[in-house]
Parts: sequence; C-alpha cells; structure tokens
Amino acid sequence: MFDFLKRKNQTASPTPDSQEQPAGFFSRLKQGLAKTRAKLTTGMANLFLGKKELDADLIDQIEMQLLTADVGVETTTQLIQTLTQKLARKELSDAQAAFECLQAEMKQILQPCEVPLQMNSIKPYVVLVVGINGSGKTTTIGKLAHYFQQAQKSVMLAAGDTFRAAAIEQLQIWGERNHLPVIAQQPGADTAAVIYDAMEAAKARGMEVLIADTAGRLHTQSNLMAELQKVKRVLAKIDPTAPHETLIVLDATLGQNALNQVKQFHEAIGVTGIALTKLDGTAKGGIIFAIAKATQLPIRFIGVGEGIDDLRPFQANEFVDALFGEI
Ligand SMILES: Nc1nc2c(ncn2[C@@H]2O[C@H](COP(=O)(O)OP(=O)(O)OP(=O)(O)O)[C@@H](O)[C@H]2O)c(=O)[nH]1
Ligand SMILES: [Mg+2]
Repeated sequence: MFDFLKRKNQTASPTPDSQEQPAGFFSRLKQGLAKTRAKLTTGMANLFLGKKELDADLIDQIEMQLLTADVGVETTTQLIQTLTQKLARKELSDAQAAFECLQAEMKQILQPCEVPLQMNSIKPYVVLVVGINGSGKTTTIGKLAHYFQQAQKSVMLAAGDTFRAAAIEQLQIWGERNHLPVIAQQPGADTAAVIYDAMEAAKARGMEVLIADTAGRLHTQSNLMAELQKVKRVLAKIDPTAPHETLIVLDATLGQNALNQVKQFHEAIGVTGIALTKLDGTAKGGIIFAIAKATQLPIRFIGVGEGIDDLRPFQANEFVDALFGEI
C-alpha cells in the first residue's frame, strides 16, 4: 500500500530486543504507537502517496499534520524549515526523499534525549518518582523495579505516597509481584520521613536501588512542591548526592499539558529524567518531539502498557522506526 513504509520496514535493522523476548518490545511499541501513527504517519504517508513532486502545498499539508499530532509549533517549524531549505537547494529529488529526510530529522530531534540512566556504584542509588495525579508513577515504579531486577540489581521501594487512599497497598502489591521489600508507614505519615527511613533501611541492607513513590501533585500546590523539596533535603543528609535521579512520570495522553508539567516541575524541584507513559492508546505520542525539543531533558523510559514488561529505556531511532513502520 504505502510504498515508502514498506521499503522502510524491509530495510529496518533488527532491534536489540528482538532476540531477547519472544513477543519483542519493538512490536509492542509499534502496536502501542498505532494511534499516534494513524494520526501522524499514516496521514503523512497518504500525503506523499502518489506524489512525485514536492511542492509548497505538500509542505503546508505536512506542517498541518505535524501540528495536529501534538508535535508542537517549535518542533514543526524546525522540521518544515529543514525540508524547505533542502527543497530550495534541490537536495530532495522527490517526495520519497522528503519523507525519508523528515524521519531522519525527527530522529535527530530525539537523539539528544536518549541518555540512559547510568547507575554509579553508590548504594543505594535513589530514584525519586514525581508527577501529577494518575500520570502512572506507581505503575512505572513496579515496571522499573522489574527492569532493575532483570539487570541483577537488588531493589527496595519506599511508599512515599501516604496521602491517597490505597496508595501504600498498590505499591505493596508491586512489591509482592516483584518479590522485593517495600518500606511503608501508616497513611498520613510524613512523606520525607518515610523516604528517609527507607533510605536508611536500604543502606543497612546493602540494597543497590531504592525507588521512592510520591503522591500526585500539581505545580500550583506550592505546599506539596515544598514537600518534595524537603524529601530531597533529607535524602541529601544521608548522601549529599541523593536523590540520584528525580524522575518525572508524564502521561502522554495529556499532549501539550505533559510538556507544561515537566517544565513546571523542573523549575520547582529540578528534574533529571523523564518517563513518558501511556504511549499506547493515545494519538498524542507526537508530544515526545515537543518535550525533547523544549526541555532537552533525558527521556529515560517509555511506557506502552500496564504490564510489568511494558517499560523500556528510550531509544530515539527505535521510536521513530516504530512510528513509521508497519505493524
Ligand atoms: N495504558 C497504560 N496505562 C498505564 C500506563 N502506566 C500506567 N497506566 C495506568 O494508569 C493508571 C494510573 O496509574 P498509577 O500508576 O496509579 O498512577 P499514579 O501516578 O501513581 O497515580 P496517583 O498515585 O493517584 O497520583 C492505572 O490504571 C495504570 O494501570 C501505561 O504505560 N499504559
Ligand atoms: Mg501512585
């Protein structure tokens, strides 16, 4: 059907995990990105389909397609400028060359954000997980714990969300599922105290990783942002370099709002990494390009489902290949 897509797919290099897991994260990623692809890529392929000439009208339509897929004004402008310049310099022979150029440019936008979480030898390596209500923090922690365990790391969890009903139990269930210890106190306990105690426990038990859950909050709730600052302060009393990662979990289905959240949390507490979740089931996956361009922050992980294996270190080329590849 779409010649460019087919050709692209045939030449795509095998992804590293195609040998690792029978189902393969790459195919799950492709499936997860189906709605974003339907909005962004398939529509785009239709534009290119049958076009020999690359003209201003086609460029306008590409621009519209990018904008409606949450890629964002800034990123879209950059992509369109590149295409227009290459067109003016006659570097693009036909529509297919333009389509390929666009994919290469999209990879380039994401590449600086492909900075995997590098653990040092500090024990415990503390990951503080933050974000708004319902963004997927606790679920991401469950998946992340599994990911670290797969890498032979010992993991402990801290139930720092003492606010929402059943938040502690939810984390404990992930603890049971992963067979790992969860440090918790009673509901309503001071979050900083819980996480501090957990860090001491992790240190005493020689754990390699401590992942701390926190309650969902909005940047406008200054008392709750102050609570996160306090968490960081008390952790630094035990280890001045802790937390080693302040990971914001962003819900991709929120599109541009997710971008605003990361900017605001970063300003308030200093974010060192992003986990972009719920890429499955949303047509707004294009937001990743806007986030990459606007924040330049490391996108550590992407989530494409609620299952324990549905989290993966972010890889720029793989992401764009999955977005443009056929299922
Ligand atoms: N489809 C899909 N659902 C997800 C993903 N990550 C989390 N969820 C779902 O999103 C909902 C909220 O997830 P939680 O992990 O409880 O979110 P949270 O940020 O901890 O929420 P609060 O603690 O209330 O702030 C749950 O129903 C999860 O199963 C994902 O990658 N894909
Ligand atoms: Mg939670």
